[in-house]
Amino acid sequence: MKSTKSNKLFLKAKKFIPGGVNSPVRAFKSVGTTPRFIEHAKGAYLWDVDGNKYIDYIGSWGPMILGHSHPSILKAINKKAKHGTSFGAPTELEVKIAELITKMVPSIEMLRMVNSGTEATMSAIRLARAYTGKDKIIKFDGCYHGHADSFLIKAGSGAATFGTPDSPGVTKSTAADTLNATFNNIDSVNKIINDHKFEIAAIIVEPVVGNMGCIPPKPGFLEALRAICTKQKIILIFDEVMTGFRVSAEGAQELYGIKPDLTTLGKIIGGGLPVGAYGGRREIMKLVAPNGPMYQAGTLSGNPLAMAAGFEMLSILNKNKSIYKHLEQSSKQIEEGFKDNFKKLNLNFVINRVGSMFTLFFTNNEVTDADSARMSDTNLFGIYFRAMLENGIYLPPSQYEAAFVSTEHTEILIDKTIRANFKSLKAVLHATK
Ligand code: HOZ
Repeated sequence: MKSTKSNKLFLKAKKFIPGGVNSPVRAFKSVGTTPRFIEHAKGAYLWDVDGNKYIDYIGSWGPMILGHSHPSILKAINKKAKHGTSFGAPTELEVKIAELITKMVPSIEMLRMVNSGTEATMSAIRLARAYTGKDKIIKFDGCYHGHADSFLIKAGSGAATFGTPDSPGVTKSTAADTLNATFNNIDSVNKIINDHKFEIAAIIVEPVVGNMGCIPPKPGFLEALRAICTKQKIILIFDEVMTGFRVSAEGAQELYGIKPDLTTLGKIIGGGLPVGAYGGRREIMKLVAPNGPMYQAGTLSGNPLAMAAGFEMLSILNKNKSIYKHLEQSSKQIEEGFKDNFKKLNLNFVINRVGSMFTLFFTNNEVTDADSARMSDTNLFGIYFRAMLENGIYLPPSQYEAAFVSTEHTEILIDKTIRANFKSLKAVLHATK
């Protein structure tokens, strides 16, 4: 596969942009190659500037549930753009999308739009602190909640990919307020709470982790978190930036039947445009300015183009719940196809999947938390990633990210993916001989 133009652009980009990219993981650094510069996308496909065509399993890191360049989402954006692109003033569409989200996700009684998942999570913990009058938060080793200072402690995603789970620049005093427990291990949560009696404002969790690769919660884990938070008057925050409207119409909270106090949402509710939101119980949300004293603001919050794209996508998902059955079926087909390939090649690698999110880990042991995810051989992942790319499959370029399936991934594309997986696993085997 030719990558002359991409390589040229990357060389030039490195002069002006740190690492040549505007978000670290997309540099392909940890998978031993250079990024493809994307020219356009449609349905399940991406085309790069060298004319290569890929079946895309990143889907802009989650939001492309209906595939790229969905006609009615594009139409909604274009129509809105004719009326102006930003006002810094309220619009009717903001009310409509807020109403729709509260209808689709009943635990969200009120919400505030922001511009990214990072803004959503940093605002949510500020709100939890304002509401409880306590300072400390509990997060989970390997979970990633964006790049605000409070979360860059034992963080997943790019931070784990590049071996910088604790970023320099985060002050000691900020870090001291973030306590890390082990995902799927309720004893680790209880221990922290016992050691810090009456100091914990919130527990924030990815209910299905996407940022150490895909890791599902063990039965009972989220239930136990809910019970502890209720008993100890701690705010339970579900970070559903990846899982909201993806693993079901109501997100992971519906799938597992747990009601968090606050939920953070991200890119998905913008249908691919930059958006985030935090919301939850009215009693807590009432503290947000100008209703209450918890300050948070943003000129571009509720941007009309983003609201138009988001409203259109959520309306489609709300009206067509069968989409989730379809996504489950096609994603299951991928899981089973990959597992079949493992058998044929006598391999015991692990594939974790929840709905249309999945990750292949290069380890023979169950992956249930950050430590077991770290057991995965990232060198093998790199070989696999490069082979898949050569075979026209565009995967997240890190072992610590989830792949996403869209409604545009048809049977034919899935068969192609399974065949490419077979060839790429053979390349992994060959390299280890
Ligand atoms: N860390 C992001 C996903 N978990 C990557 C986003 C990007 O590079 O665009």
